[in-house]
Amino acid sequence: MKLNRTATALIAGSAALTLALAGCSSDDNTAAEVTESATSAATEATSQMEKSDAAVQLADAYIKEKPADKGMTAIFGTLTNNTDRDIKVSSFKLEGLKEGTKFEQHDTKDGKMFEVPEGLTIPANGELVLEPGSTHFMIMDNDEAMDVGAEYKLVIELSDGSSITQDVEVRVQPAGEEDYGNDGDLNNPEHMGGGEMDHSHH
Ligand SMILES: [Cu+2]
Repeated sequence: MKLNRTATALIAGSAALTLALAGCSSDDNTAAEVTESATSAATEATSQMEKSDAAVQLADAYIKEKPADKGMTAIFGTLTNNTDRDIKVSSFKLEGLKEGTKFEQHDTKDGKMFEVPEGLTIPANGELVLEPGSTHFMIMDNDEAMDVGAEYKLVIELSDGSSITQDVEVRVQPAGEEDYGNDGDLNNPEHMGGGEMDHSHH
């Protein structure tokens, strides 16, 4: 683990505390417990700093729930770019899904979804909003149920070489966005591999 100065100071301080406690206790277990909590406090401090330093942050992310017999669903949320240069999404995946599950970056135009193979752009000092009827992360060729409340680890690789790993929850589509089924249709037969939509690269 790479520790920064603050985290190291935290550990040093906690170590002193451990020594002090150990000094007035004959119980070795007490000292061990304190050491353990000092380590986790340092870990927490480190991860908090990493978060605020991140070039890109993901907020309000969720996966739309799906039954096993529906082959596809999507991930929505807002990606914020904290840098002054455009960053592209190189790839994304949900861990723990069946082999063969496809992960594609999609946009929507005139009610039809299409893949953006070069990756979606998170504009410099701006946002990429993944939402129904617009850009989204598509999950395809999957026959597993994704039930409301379940959590999956989402890993997003970015063009600047960094990555985001975040637990994302499965939800029902929020009210008012139920019409996602009518345009940018998840049940769209063209999206299933047939029709005029170009999914031939699959
Ligand atoms: Cu799509």
